[in-house]
Amino acid sequence: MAYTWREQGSGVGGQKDMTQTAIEQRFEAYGLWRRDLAQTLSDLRTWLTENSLSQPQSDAHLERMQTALRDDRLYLAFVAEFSRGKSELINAIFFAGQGRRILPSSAGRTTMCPTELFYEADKPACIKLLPIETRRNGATVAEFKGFGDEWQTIALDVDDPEAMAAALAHIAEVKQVPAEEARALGLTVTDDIAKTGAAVDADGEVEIPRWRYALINFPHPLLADGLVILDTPGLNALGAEPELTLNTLPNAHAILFVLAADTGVTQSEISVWRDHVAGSHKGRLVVLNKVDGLWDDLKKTGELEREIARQVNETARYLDVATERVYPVSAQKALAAKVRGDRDLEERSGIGALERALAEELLPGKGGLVAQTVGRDFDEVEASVERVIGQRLQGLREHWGELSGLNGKNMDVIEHMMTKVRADKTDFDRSMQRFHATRTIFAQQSAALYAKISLRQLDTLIAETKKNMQTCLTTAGLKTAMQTFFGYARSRMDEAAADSQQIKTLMDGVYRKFQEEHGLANIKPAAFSVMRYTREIKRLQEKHEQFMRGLSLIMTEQKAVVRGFFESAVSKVRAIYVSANRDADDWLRDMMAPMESQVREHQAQLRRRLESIKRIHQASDTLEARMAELKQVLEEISDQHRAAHAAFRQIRAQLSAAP
Ligand SMILES: Nc1nc2c(ncn2[C@@H]2O[C@H](COP(=O)(O)OP(=O)(O)OP(=O)(O)O)[C@@H](O)[C@H]2O)c(=O)[nH]1
Ligand SMILES: [Mg+2]
Repeated sequence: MAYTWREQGSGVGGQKDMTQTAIEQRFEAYGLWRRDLAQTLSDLRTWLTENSLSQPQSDAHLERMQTALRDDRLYLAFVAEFSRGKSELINAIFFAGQGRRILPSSAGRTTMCPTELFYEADKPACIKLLPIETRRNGATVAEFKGFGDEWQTIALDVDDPEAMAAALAHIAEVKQVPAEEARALGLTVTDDIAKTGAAVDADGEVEIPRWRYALINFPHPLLADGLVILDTPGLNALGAEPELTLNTLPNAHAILFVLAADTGVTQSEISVWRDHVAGSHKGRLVVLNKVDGLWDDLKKTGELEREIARQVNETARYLDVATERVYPVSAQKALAAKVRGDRDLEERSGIGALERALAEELLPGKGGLVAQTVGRDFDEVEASVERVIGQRLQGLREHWGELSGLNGKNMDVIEHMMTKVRADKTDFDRSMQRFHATRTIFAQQSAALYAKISLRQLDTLIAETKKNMQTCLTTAGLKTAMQTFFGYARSRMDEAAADSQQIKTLMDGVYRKFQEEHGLANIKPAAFSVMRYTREIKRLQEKHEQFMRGLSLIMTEQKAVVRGFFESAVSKVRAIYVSANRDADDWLRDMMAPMESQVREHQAQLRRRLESIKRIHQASDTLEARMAELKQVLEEISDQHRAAHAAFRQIRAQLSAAP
């Protein structure tokens, strides 16, 4: 079912097969690259297992690479004041092939809740809606994503446009509730019509969105390749769902900030741009929509172009961006043109330039980034395979040397050699005992590290902080509670960094000793970096302080809003701790696993050598037979070595061919 939409709806959108948009072309190439690479990795994994070269560590890295490639997502968010045409623009850029509007778009407020469009092929097409009441208990949308039963699910019949439009119309639903209830949900309620927020009517009721969030699983090639589109409701919902400003937007790979030619740039748009969208990030584009409004008024040649250029310049000046980053378009005409197959109108709508810019912004950086992450894992795989093969070859060659030396020698020499190998083995066994002692220390130090980033302790602190915030009476009190929380989160991370340094020093010593005494490879394990976590926590804290400064509500409302905001930051910090724990698992494994596999390999070799000499000594094997056998094994492993190199070269080439 996934891709059938391209063929269906003959006529409408049919021409898209020949004229893919710039985004579609780029994305297709990107998806193909990821799938090909994942396949090569899967082949390598099978081959390593078949050739007894697979190590638990390298296998874990390979698996992680495959997951990273498969689950790679690209977030594209649309942000604007209400009614600027976000939903229409999404329809025009991505869903014109459907031959009709997919997302509801109409005058006035339409999209009432943030809406995420994506596609997971293993799940049926559907729309899932999270009721607004879920805001009451303080859990975030991200947390609710883990609880299926809170969401209302409506199946989508992608072959029936009418039914689909009806299902998607839910995004626009509202309901009337008493002002009190809206406040309890942490929504801004106001009597002042000039302010943003839900306005109280004569009966003391306010209109609020019926849903808090919508997830749409929709079969579409771009979405299937990992694109996630986020449509947002008009601006003030940004304040209402703190997660959006705090997590979703900063993490989006690209944001389209939409303004409309008929409304110009308003004060609130400038501040949202500054506070939530601008910044040093790449991938921020400004769209000046609805330029078709000017088409009829300005017919004289040159006049229209001048007026559009004037508005583009003005917009760029207000937002403090380069004029090239402002794209004048008509979403409405673009959609109509694509549906009808009217190339002239499509050209005139300006959508092509925007689509090309989007493709340029979105993808190039992304492919490189994924290749980099995956490449780092691959370094480990390569090193690990190289080590195992190297060690096997070295052992075999040494043994070959030993046996060649025995040619024509008498029993005494053979006996002497056996004594020597036995002594080697005893030596190594002694080192092993020391190694086991080190492992105990390693385990203790690891436990200390885990204690620093303990989720249970963090949860206790979270519960305490929440309690403090509920009972404290002043804004200053709230601020202190937050500072304490962020302070804790950051200092524990720093302590974890110190612990990890100790572990590294310990293991560096172990690796060095084994190298000196037994000739094992000297591995230099990487350091455990907590910098990205502390930086992220710091960013949250700053965002937070900025938010506090911007507040101008009465105390009772403020408390609800601040609590909502804080709880969202708290869950983000918790998520950072979860990934820190996961990264610590990986790091500790990478620290210990290569040592363990080397030691195991070395022990096996010593045993084989001893066995082999013993047999010759007992005359149960001839020297020639033994050497012939050894030679064959040597050749097999050399073949493996060459094959591994060929596979590595191929993967390296694929990595550097990232689109
Ligand atoms: N003339 C003209 N009208 C447009 C254009 N794009 C959108 N509109 C109209 O503007 C209105 C609002 O469009 P939407 O797509 O609902 O805007 P939105 O930004 O999603 O608004 P919310 O969902 O309320 O936040 C609708 O009536 C659209 O038909 C355009 O390019 N030209
Ligand atoms: Mg909308």
